[in-house]
Amino acid sequence: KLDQEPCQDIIFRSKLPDIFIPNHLSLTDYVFQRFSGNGDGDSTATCLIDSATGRIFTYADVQINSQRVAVSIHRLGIRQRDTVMLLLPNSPEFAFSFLAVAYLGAVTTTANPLYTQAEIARQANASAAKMIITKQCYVDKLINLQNDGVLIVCVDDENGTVALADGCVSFTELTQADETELPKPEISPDDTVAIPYSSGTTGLPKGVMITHKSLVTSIAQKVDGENPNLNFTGDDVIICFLPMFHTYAFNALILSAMRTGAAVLIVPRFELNLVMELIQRYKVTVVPVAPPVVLAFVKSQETERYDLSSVRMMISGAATLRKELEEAVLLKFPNAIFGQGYGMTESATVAKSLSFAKNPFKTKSGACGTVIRNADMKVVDTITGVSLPRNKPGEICIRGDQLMKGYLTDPEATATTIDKDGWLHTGDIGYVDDDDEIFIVDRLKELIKFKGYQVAPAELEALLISHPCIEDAAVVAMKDEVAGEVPVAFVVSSEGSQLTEDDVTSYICKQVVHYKRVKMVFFTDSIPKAPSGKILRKDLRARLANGLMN
Ligand code: 4UV
Repeated sequence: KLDQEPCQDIIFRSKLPDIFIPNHLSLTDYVFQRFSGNGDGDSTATCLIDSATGRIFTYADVQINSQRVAVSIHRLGIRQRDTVMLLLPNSPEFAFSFLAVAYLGAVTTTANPLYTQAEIARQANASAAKMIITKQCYVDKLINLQNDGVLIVCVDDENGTVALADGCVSFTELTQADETELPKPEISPDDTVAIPYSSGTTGLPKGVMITHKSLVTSIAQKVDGENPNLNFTGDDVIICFLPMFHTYAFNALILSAMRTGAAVLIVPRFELNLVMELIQRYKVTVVPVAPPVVLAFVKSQETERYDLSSVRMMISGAATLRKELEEAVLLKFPNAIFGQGYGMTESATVAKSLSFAKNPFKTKSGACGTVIRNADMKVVDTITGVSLPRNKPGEICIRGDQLMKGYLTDPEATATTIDKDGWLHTGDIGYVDDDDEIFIVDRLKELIKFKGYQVAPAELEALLISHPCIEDAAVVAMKDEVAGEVPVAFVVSSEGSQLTEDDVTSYICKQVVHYKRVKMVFFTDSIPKAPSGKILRKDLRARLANGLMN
């Protein structure tokens, strides 16, 4: 469908009609709405399965555990609008903690538990985290924060309790409280509920303020209505090995599943054979993936050893997927429909394949979906800003209640990302075809995606120029078959220095999580820059493409 606005913007909309979205509700009231009043929710149905231990939690268990944790962390001093950091691998405790914090009207900031001490400290300090919920094995990285008064809570290890580190609180104890003592704060739809970090279109990682309204809207856009865009049902078993600290897993899988009554099988990390064994054992019906996982399935010689016939839906997102891979993976999943989701931390889900709708539409491989319902999309010329018709590539812009409120303490970055008319500029280049399907063809923004994980060039550049022998540096993406993209650095070393590639890579390696490591270093005389001082990344990418690195 195509609507013409008075200002002549060409606006693309979903083929599904708009629906009523109860985004006046708090996140927990919305997600568990089926269990209130005359709701039809079955609280004995399975909600979460922990693949690591075999534990099963019903919907009642999940609500009660989350409420008990809420009561306990309130007792420990967490109040409305306070921030709690989750530094956990995929686990039921991640979900309990996130929901507990939401019940209190407090805010969760999610981080990768594999982050280095410096990466964690930066985010914990920037988001003013008062408490960190983690595992014993990560506590060493938190000593300085603990000394500064941040309370550390530790989840027991899979194989039983280990002695708690000094001053830490046991998560198991948090689940012993009386849930009837749950405080009932007044939560406004515009209150922040989560602060994941993202570098957006430029610069360093920033706190993305996701409100109750944004999350409720985003979940509803996918799973609500008579013909949901993403038809999860109470019969589904959705496997979740994608990292729960990322918006794709937490919004589009876990919370969306909980709204519908589906079960989520939580897997701490992706291991191909283990995942196939779990699909077979639990008769998994929905497999959400990122492109490298698709590649792993396609390349595996062992897929035939497993019964994968229960899978009815495979969803790929977080990075570009090659069309051939999409077609090849379907040969291994005989009963599955395949489609993509396209999203961004700041704008939640932007597009979803309509092949996943309850009454599905026929879709094309290679498309990353159709814009979600209750939202506007336009494609603009990157130079003139004029909106473009179908089949013309330009920057994708999205508008709707699902967008973030803004970047934490960064009104400038917020204003350059969401314009005065409410359009969020994604930094992705794509077009909409004659059937409303979106194809992403390039990226305008600096962001590098290593297996779908964010790598912010500005973060690595700041580290590089802090090296005494580096005068200037720029980091760009290089194409990679397995990871999609890898970060590589152009480096200007200071005069007379004997700096080697090894020196540079090992200097970075110690300071960042594994996927941000610089994979190659090219020494050069100067970094190409615009008169404004902005690095001309396009020139560097062209140099890579032409093999002219130095
Ligand atoms: O901020 P972020 O790390 O966020 C994501 C979010 C992904 C998804 C996927 C399906 C969903 O339903 C959902 O809710 C969220 O990755 O990175 C955002 C950037 O990743 C690229 C694109 O450059 C975004 O601006 N990206 C994400 N999905 C796709 C993609 C895709 N399907 N195809 C190509 N690029």
